[in-house]
Amino acid sequence: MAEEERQHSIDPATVEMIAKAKADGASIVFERADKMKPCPIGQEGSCCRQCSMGPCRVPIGKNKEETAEEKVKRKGVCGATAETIAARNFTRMIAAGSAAHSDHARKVVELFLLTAEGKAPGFSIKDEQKLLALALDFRVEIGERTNEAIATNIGKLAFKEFGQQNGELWLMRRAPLKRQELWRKLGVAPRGIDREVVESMHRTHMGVDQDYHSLLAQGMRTALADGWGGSMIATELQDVMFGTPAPVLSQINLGVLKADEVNIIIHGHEPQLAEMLAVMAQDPELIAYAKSKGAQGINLAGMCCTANEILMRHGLPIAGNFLQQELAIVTGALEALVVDVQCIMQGIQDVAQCYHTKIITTDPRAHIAGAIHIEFDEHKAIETAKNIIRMAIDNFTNRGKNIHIPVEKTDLIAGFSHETINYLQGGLFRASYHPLNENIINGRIRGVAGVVGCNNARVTHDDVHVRLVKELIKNDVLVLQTGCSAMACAKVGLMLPEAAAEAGPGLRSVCEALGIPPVLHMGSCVDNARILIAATAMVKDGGLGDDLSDLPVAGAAPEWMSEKALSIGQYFVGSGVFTVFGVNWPTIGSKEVTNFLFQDYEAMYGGMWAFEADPIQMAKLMIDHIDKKRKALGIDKARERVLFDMDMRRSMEAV
Ligand code: XCC
Ligand code: SF4
Repeated sequence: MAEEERQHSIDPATVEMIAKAKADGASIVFERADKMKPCPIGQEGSCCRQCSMGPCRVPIGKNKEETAEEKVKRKGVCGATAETIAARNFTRMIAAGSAAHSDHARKVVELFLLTAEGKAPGFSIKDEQKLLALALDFRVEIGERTNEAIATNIGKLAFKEFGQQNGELWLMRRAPLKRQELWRKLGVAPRGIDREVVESMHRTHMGVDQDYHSLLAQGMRTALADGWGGSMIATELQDVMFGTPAPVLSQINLGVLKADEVNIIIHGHEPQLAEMLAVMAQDPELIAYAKSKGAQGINLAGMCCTANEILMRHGLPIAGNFLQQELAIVTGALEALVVDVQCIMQGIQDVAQCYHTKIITTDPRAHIAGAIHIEFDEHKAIETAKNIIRMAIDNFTNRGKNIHIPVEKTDLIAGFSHETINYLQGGLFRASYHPLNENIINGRIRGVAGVVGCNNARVTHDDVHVRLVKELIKNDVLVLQTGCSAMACAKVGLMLPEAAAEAGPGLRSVCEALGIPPVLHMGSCVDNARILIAATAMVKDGGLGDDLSDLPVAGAAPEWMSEKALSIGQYFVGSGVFTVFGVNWPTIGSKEVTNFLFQDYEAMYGGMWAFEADPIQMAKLMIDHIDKKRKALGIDKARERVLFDMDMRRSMEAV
């Protein structure tokens, strides 16, 4: 198939905007991906750039069944083997991903402390219940103390998790006991978040750790410091400050932009500024100012994970996922694209040159050449937010004639935090995971899958997510989602209770009884920590084994692209979850390393990696794993019986 005929997206709004970009002469990611072939050597993890005697390339090449002799020849100048090179690259990617999530968390802790000390006007402790729960976890005294005093203690202890040199991460104790013991036994219990990232960088430096086993163990420790450290801290403290998500109805896709309002999109990952923008977009003075410029109002929407954050807590609409960021500008109706950190393509600045959109960077760690920089200062958040909104309003009158907003927008329900799932199953006083476990044991629900992660321009946008998730729910697998994957499925209506009609009979009956969709939106990528907590709650409720690896669950990132996704995958695997990635696999250049991750890991962690690009095959791998776990738990029979009885039971109910 000629490159131009390649299907870029299954989303009509995206397809329409790709065509508009082409007509307008704007260069976008889809077009660049067609032109730029990925480097085959780098893609398989066989390129080492760790020193200036290289870069050394040791591709496995076409001859995938190489002889021992050939294998010996595959070495870098320093003698590093293909195994070392692949494992080093893999570990470095994890370190970068873990660093990204954790540096996000660090900022959250900083704001949390400022808030507790009353030095961040506009921010407050919104969720007292969660604050107190965290106090118990961190063993902070509650007594008669004020929320602020308790929060200060928690903030300081959370900070300690970053700089701690020895011992173990405190939050690691939230995992099932058996899991903690396993981590200790394998020497992968994280000591301190920053220490693990730094040590990964050190050990992957030229001439340090040169055995893939120990390299990958450090990679695991660094990933666990993300899932049970950085990401978990970010999620928990954000909930305390901004509120723990509860079910909320909203809309998604480029159609949420409005022709007659000032459109502002906030894009990236950290919710601090976005929270303040959400509040300030309601400010009567600013709305009046917008009207004075001929607009009907101010329309704030999100993109990527910042979108998930403000969707979950404010019900603000989502304009799109990762691959749609440039396309929002292409509508010609976007006054400002405000960005914080991560997953922001530099391409947006170029695209903005063809339209009137202002690109506004706001984080001291993330500048873009040519963009306007308005730094977000926690001490003056209200002012910063107002300035940004005013700038967008002023830009409204600069809109050109070349405007087209796609009509597509879909309703969705989001906000399924661990607390919400718990509550939905029994109310405030009887909240528990018991009904979920019961339904898994009786077979109505076959298992649970976490489907998460990015979009990737190397595959058809949204297609792999949607096909995988549809296949899973059809087979009675309840799906938990975060990130851009959640957005892909929301766009096709899978996050509405009506979508239960697409689920298998068992899952459908449970969804209908609870009034929930078969696909639950749990938030942003740091919120994958919520999935760890939910899975742990399933173990603790009983009946499904005594470790996370006993659960009939599986994970996937079908269209992954970011290093963060790799860190997430690794901590899920290390937590005992079978995890499949699509698109490509970054250690293919070493068969030994790949086998280690795909096979040997199972005996070590109870969870292992897999790679499968085809969504239907991917679903099959996940379902097979779920069935294997059901069998081990002795609940495989129950499922068959229930399915067999379905018709009979329905006819009985009808009587
Ligand atoms: Fe980025 Fe989080 Fe990936 Fe989307 S899913 S492309 S990481 S925004 Ni996290
Ligand atoms: Fe080559 Fe070794 Fe240097 Fe890597 S560290 S670039 S393999 S010489």
